[in-house]
Parts: sequence; structure tokens; C-alpha cells
Amino acid sequence: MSQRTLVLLKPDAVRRGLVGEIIGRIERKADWSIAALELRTLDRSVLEQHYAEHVGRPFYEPLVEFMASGPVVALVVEGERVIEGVRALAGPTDPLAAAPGSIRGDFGTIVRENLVHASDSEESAARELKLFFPDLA
Ligand code: RTP
Ligand code: MG
Repeated sequence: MSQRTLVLLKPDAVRRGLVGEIIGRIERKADWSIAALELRTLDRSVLEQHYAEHVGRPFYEPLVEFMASGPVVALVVEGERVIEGVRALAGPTDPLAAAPGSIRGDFGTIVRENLVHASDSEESAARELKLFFPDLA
């Protein structure tokens, strides 16, 4: 089943020069392709909409601040079971719980600075694609 998902390479990934490494892992998966890709600095209003589900949690404010602290690479990936697939490539939220071989497991230590975001369901993907790439056909 072909799907589309929103992936963000977070400011830590961009600062650390891991963009090529992470996109390379996504690109090499069979039957996946990149439908859109842009370097951009996110403003607070986009982040508040993107992370609406987390409002009120103790990590919310520092998360929004971190995500606005430098440019991210936003991309739309499309292909076979890509929503579940990119989440699997990323690994669990806490990089220390993520297995080596996953993006977070290979490169992360801090929970907040965990390198990538990926939509977690078809509903989230639809909402996030509209928020980040409203003009994508
Ligand atoms: P994401 O939304 O970024 O793809 O990550 P996720 O689904 O694995 O994690 P989620 O629960 O949606 O949390 C969103 C992001 O908030 C930061 N976070 N910090 N306890 C903490 O300090 C904490 N918990 C979550 C992480 O950057 C996480 O990816
Ligand atoms: Mg999430």
C-alpha cells in the first residue's frame, strides 16, 4: 500500500551534518521516493500546530524551543508502507532505547534531540502534510 509521510530532520541533525546520512538511509529503501524536500526554519505557530497533542506536557516548551533553534529539513517520503517504515528506521523516541542500526540508536543520546520526526499514523500524516506542504498535489 503506497503512502506518504512527513519527515523532519530536526535542528540537531542539521547542525551535526547528518542530513546526507539520514536521507541516504531513507532513499535506499526499496520502492520509496522523495516527493518534496526543503530546508526551513520553523516558526512557533507551525510548531504549536504540529505538536498540539503535547500541549501541557513538561517537555512541550523546551521541545518547541529546540525545534525553532535552527533550520530543519522537511521532506515528504512516499512509497510502500512508508508511515510505519520511517518510524521503524528512526527507532523509539528515547535514543538509548533504540537499537543500533536505527537512526536514533546510531546517532542519539538525548530524548529531545532525537534527530528525526516521522508521522505516526495515516491521520497524523494527512494533517502534517497539509501543515508543511499545503501545495503538494
Ligand atoms: P516525533 O513526534 O518527533 O516523531 O517523535 P515520537 O513520536 O517518537 O515522540 P513523541 O512522543 O511524539 O514526542 C515528540 C518529541 O518530543 C520530544 N520529547 N522529549 N521526556 C522528554 O524530554 C521528551 N519526550 C518527548 C522528542 O523530541 C520527541 O521526539
Ligand atoms: Mg510523535
